[in-house]
Amino acid sequence: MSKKVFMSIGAEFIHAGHIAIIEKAAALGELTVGVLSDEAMMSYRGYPLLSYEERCQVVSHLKEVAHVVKKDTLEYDSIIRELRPDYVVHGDRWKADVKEKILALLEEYGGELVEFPYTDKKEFELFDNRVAEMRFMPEVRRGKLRRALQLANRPLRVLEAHNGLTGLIAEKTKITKDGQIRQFDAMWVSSLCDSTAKGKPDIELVDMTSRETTIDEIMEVTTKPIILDGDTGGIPEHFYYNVKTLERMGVSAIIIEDKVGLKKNSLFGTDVEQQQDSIENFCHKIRVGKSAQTTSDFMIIARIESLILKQGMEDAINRAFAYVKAGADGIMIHSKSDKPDEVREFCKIFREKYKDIPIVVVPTTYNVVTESELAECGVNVIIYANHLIRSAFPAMNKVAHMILENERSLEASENCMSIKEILTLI
Ligand code: SPV
Ligand code: MG
Repeated sequence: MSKKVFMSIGAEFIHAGHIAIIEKAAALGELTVGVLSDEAMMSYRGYPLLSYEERCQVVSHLKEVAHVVKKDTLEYDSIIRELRPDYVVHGDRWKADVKEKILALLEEYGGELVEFPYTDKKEFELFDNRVAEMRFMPEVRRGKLRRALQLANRPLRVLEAHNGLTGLIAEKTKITKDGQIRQFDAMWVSSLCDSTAKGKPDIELVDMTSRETTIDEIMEVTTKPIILDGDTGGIPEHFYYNVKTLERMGVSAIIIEDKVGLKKNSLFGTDVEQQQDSIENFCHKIRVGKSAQTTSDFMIIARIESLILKQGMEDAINRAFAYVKAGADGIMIHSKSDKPDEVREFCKIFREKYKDIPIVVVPTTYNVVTESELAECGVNVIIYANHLIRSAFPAMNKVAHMILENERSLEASENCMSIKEILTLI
């Protein structure tokens, strides 16, 4: 009986280097290839350019491949236990502690790990770089939010970014927990943080041209989808053109809030005068925005301020239903309560009518709530809306004070990264 051989592959693109290793694997026996699911791809390399089904189709047509199975995680545990392959084939470049785990699993029944050297050919490297470059292109990035919403079996985590550097933090920060890589799924270009970074108040004073410059700066160095905090969206006639520009740039979604007049930050609540738009006018704005779109990728998400402005749950729900009817691709329910109760109640009522319309939340004040609790409420997107700028400002302020205090920078230096680190950071 021929030996059972297993190897895993992302199969976003298959070049001669992959074929070489597949051929070697097949020479050992009957080859089963585990194709990484979209979710697994997302967790380590970012959104796959081709879907799982498309990648599977390619692999299953290779004559060396006897079976194709779905590999849902980067871990090998379940697949090795189920399949009990005689050989697991892997390239000789390893991530984290995977190799030790595979060896331990194989030892349980006498399976063997076969390592083949990676092909270090210049042309494959150039090819990989070209693929990586594609992730920066607007048409590739734009649809990633919608795709991620369809793929993810958990709420998407979104981190605030207000320039290239914070964009890089949102792009690159990763931890490994419970054997899974955890990272942010998208970026939020907050009006509060974009304004604060420019030393301006959050009152729609930083105009759209300037906001687009911030977005462009972030886009130049990142590949993850961008959700723009579009404030009120302005007058519908302007909103129409702004949707076109943002969509062309590769922004994935804009969230507009149902307020009019001089917009102030929602977290002021009713401490300052703020006026909510009429349902009719706001629905008109949504319709105008939707009519400007040319692709099905872009999303317009309607943000409801009823709970912020103490207008009650019924008003919030009525608005949500009306905005969805007007064409909103998602609903953001905002709250400045210190508990998640009102958001939970909103989600419960909304989900009775709409099972699939994405719900977005910004748990800044009710930050006791966990991601899994929000998942249970039916939330799809969790925005950490201001945490990078709020953590950076006190650190910078402290150092400025220390320099004044000591009339030199020696004492402040221990609060700073080293010159070597800053020079090699980028
Ligand atoms: C922002 O980040 O600018 C927001 C969210 O609009 S909030 O500050 O909570 O209003
Ligand atoms: Mg804002």
